[in-house]
Amino acid sequence: MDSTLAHTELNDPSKTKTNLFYNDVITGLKSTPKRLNSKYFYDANGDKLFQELMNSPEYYPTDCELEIFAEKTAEIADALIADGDAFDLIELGAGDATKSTYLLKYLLEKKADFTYLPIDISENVIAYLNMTLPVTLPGLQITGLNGEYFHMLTKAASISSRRKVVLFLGSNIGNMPISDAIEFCRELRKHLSPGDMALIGMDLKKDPKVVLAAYNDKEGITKRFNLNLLERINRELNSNFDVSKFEHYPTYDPETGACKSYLISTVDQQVTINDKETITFLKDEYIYMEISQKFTIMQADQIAINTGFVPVGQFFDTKKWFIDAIWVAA
Ligand code: AVJ
Repeated sequence: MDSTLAHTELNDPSKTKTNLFYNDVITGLKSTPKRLNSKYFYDANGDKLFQELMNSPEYYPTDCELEIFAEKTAEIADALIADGDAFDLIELGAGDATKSTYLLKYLLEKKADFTYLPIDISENVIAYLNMTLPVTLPGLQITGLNGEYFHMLTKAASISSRRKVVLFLGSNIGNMPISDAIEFCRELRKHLSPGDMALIGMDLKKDPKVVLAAYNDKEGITKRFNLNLLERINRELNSNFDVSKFEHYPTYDPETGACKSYLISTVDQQVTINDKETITFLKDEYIYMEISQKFTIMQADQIAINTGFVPVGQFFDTKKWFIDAIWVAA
């Protein structure tokens, strides 16, 4: 290969991103059983579909957590302010930051000394937050970081050495199997110092019918949200998925609290990825797309304790469907 070209690719972040996406897609689709990583749901289209989903009657987690942030703003903020020393408020997977905006507004009113560092895998999200938040929240110090959580957490630590408060809301932690979630919290703890804090949002176990309905909405937004990843692969990786030949299949197991979604091939078919890799699907073969783990309150505490944190606060919505827990790094 031409050395100039190789050099250019190394220095072009968009190229690198595409390669990571391609490698993950190929690895996942060549595995048995087939899988795709739900972190790739969030391109511009996926962001839009998730916004729609949050407004659907069945998808309750956002409403519950919004209620917590709207009703308990002062208690949450005061717990995070602690002794009042300056801090970095780092949000993992900030999304549209609607929930955190309650907190940010209150912190600004209280004249708390902090910088807001939203981290998101979606470039759209970060561009949007960097542009809009300083307008809606005058005086806010914000540095948006686009990338993977721990890469950006390391970057955040290199920018500043102030006390850290990490927000991980929306039950994003549920998008990992529990063992990975525990590993994730350990890794998070390693990036923090004693006294730093985490505010973790977790969706709780509840009536299985309520959970399943949230991932099987009547309008079919969740279905389109899942199929969008196949369309994204078509768009970005020169591929030819026929999305009309895949069905959305969500499941919820009340015993384990695992809510999983699959796309099922309705026919024998072949798909070509990047004009070169052929993936064969048998009729009824599935792609495992996403887990949205539901927790018990006890499990939430247990995860904190097992990963180097001390649980110090719990906030619930009135239905007790969702928890925002405050942990202090031990
Ligand atoms: C934004 C990751 C928390 O798992 O509930 C919504 C994503 N997937 N419906 C979730 C999602 C299907 C959502 N999280």
